[in-house]
Amino acid sequence: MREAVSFCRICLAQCGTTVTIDDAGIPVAVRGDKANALTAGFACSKGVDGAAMHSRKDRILKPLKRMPNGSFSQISLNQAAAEIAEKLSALIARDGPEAIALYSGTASYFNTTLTKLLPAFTRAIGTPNRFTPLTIDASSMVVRMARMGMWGAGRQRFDTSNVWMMFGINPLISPRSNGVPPFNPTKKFKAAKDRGMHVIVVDPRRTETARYADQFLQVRPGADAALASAMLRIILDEGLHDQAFCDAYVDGLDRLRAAIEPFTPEHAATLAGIAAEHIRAAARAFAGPGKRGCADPGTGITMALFSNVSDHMIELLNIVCGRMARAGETFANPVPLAPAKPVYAEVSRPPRWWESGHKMRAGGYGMIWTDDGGELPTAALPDEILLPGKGQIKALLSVGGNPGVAFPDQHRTIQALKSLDLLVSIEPIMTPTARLAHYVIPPKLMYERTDIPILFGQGTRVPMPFSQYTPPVASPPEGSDVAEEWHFIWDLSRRMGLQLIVAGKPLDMEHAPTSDDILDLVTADSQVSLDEVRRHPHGKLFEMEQTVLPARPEATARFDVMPDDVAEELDRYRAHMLAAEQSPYRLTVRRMRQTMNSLISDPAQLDPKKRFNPAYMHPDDLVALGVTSGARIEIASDAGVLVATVEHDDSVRPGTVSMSHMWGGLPDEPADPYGAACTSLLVSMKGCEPINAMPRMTNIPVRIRAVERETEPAN
Ligand SMILES: Nc1nc2c(c(=O)[nH]1)N[C@H]1C(S)=C(S)[C@@H](COP(=O)(O)OP(=O)(O)OC[C@H]3O[C@@H](n4cnc5c(=O)[nH]c(N)nc54)[C@H](O)[C@@H]3O)O[C@H]1N2
Ligand SMILES: Nc1nc2c(c(=O)[nH]1)N[C@H]1C(S)=C(S)[C@@H](COP(=O)(O)OP(=O)(O)OC[C@H]3O[C@@H](n4cnc5c(=O)[nH]c(N)nc54)[C@H](O)[C@@H]3O)O[C@H]1N2
Ligand code: SF4
Ligand SMILES: [Mo]
Repeated sequence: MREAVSFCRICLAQCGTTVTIDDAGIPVAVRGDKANALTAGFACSKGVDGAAMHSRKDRILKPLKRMPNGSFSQISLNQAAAEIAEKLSALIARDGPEAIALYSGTASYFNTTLTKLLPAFTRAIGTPNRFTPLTIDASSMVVRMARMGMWGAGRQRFDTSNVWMMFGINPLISPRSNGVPPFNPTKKFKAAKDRGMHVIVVDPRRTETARYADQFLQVRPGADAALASAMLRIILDEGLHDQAFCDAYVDGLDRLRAAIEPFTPEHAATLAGIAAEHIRAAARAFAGPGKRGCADPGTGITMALFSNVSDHMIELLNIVCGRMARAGETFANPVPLAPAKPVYAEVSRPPRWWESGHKMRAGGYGMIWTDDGGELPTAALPDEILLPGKGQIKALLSVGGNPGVAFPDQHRTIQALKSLDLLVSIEPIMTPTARLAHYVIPPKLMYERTDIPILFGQGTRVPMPFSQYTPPVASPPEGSDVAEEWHFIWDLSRRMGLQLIVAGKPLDMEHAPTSDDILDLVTADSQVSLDEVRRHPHGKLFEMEQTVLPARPEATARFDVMPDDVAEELDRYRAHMLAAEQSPYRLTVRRMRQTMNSLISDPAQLDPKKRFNPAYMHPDDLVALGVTSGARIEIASDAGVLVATVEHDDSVRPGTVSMSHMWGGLPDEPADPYGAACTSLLVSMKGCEPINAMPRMTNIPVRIRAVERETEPAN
């Protein structure tokens, strides 16, 4: 047994860890690394369970090929790469580069070498078909920036703020990249409260985060844009906004005032099912002289019907109150492993990327953004696969994702995945997606890889100039033939005769570089050298203060706070809210502490009572349905139907059913023995957002009835 220092790569907090490794090189235990310069010993339960992933009994250790009779056969990595490269090349020759699509899922983000190779691969092929979970998660944030304009220096930071307002976000359970720092969120909240921060939480469920709230608004789902609009109205009417900031940087304040005119506090209160006085109190607590801090939307907003306009109205609270980092302030994180880049207190013009360039055949959707080859809306991918004709997608490479349970309208998704000529899943376990694949390529797992923390855009992941490097600290199980993922992509490219360009430089396509070569290449121009970072195994907080610079004279752009399309969406939103759909219940999203989307470190180690996603409902609703906790209920939407296990939970607003995503299997498989169910069955593409095809994934109108339990729960 030995101990090694590394960091966790399950979510973007990337907490420093100490890993106990057995004599065979297999990780057997993980704990937070007390000496880590940033995370100082913190690791959540998922991180602590992270060793188990490496030695799961059902971990795939050799590539699998689906045989004509549907069974899977083990083949070598070399053979798999040769066959896949040949099939991809043949499809490109026959149908053109658009026949190839890449979906890089959540697990592909926390692997820096891979994040650099994947866009190089699709660029070298010449296909625009790049998809990620961003567009089935939070792409309203991109749409909002691309319609409103972007502030060069970012928002005010959580750790220097005295007010924070959260709409449909639960950072105590679900670490995110903006707002509340992702590691040790409970400690961050306690410290903020001790400093006197006023916390406002807007959620249909009294969440773990709501325990820290000075004001908790238990809204009806879907009412957030009305609530934000009413708050804006109060703030502007009472002069609580930052007039100087608006004079300098904002266009269209009069159009904004006109658009929000109908949203009186009383009107919004009726729509949200709360008291108007509480909306006034929230507006006055959030805005006014001496206040610092932001309004932050989570998936409760970005997955809602009208997500784009809802997100926009919430961000306007930050804009009209001037909650942006200003000239002379310290910039949160200059990213030691990125090149030096000055940041300016200025607005850049709304780029509206989707209005020019490539359009999908299905639905005519454009690019969500264009850097590095850009990406297209994932929810439209199944239709793009199914639509015959020139440009049809014939092969999908899924890397670190699980489309079979992640994509909306599961029936449609499965139909599309089954229709492909080639589906490759780079995946360590036999997920529903892998079960449909022609080839399953098992990867090395996190502690078997060299890595640095993800190089997101400046300052977004953690609000400090922190970095770390980890070598591989563990070995894959003996006899395995698992892929270093970036290398697998390089090898496919080599066999296909493609030239990969990484960080602007052509990669050697004859002799394989090492992981360190790739990391050296992508950090070649960084402010702190990677060698310096390598000298600090516990990571280092670098002393590198960066000050926000004043706007440049040529920066004349201003925030466009109410473009015509946003005004039109706000009108449609209000009409929709007034029309009040006929549905007894609304299904809302939530996340669970022990899982990361569909990933559980090792389900075999979970208490059987926790091996499924309960449908949490208010006790009064259980009485109305005539059921008790543990009973089976059928939940039906316009898109589909599922059977779930109900659990009483008085933190849930009556009339809502709160349920986590990405459990369960494929629709034609036997029901999960523990009672897990896939909520994507209930997600319809009807009424999805016109720009980014974002479907309604929360606040879904559903009908519920009690059903007989067909089998006893497994234990
Ligand atoms: N433990 C854990 N952490 C995770 C993940 C995980 O699966 N597990 N997933 C990661 C990923 S991929 C993401 S995208 C992030 C997501 O991070 P969050 O966006 O914080 O996700 P949730 O924790 O589901 O919180 C969403 C909240 O929105 C509320 N809500 C639902 N509908 C509405 C509505 O109409 N209005 C309002 N105001 N609220 C609503 C729900 O009740 C819930 O409390 O979490 C990341 N972190
Ligand atoms: N109905 C509904 N649908 C949703 C959501 C919802 O709330 N409701 N949430 C949406 C959100 S926020 C997101 S982000 C998406 C997530 O969608 P995806 O990113 O497609 O799903 P994940 O479950 O995160 O997929 C991660 C996969 O990577 C595998 N994996 C783990 N480690 C590694 C590794 O080292 N290498 C590789 N190659 N694979 C690895 C895991 O086994 C898992 O199958 O789903 C979205 N879909
Ligand atoms: S919060 Fe948990 S899962 Fe995320 S990096 Fe830290 S230990 Fe890993
Ligand atoms: Mo997500």
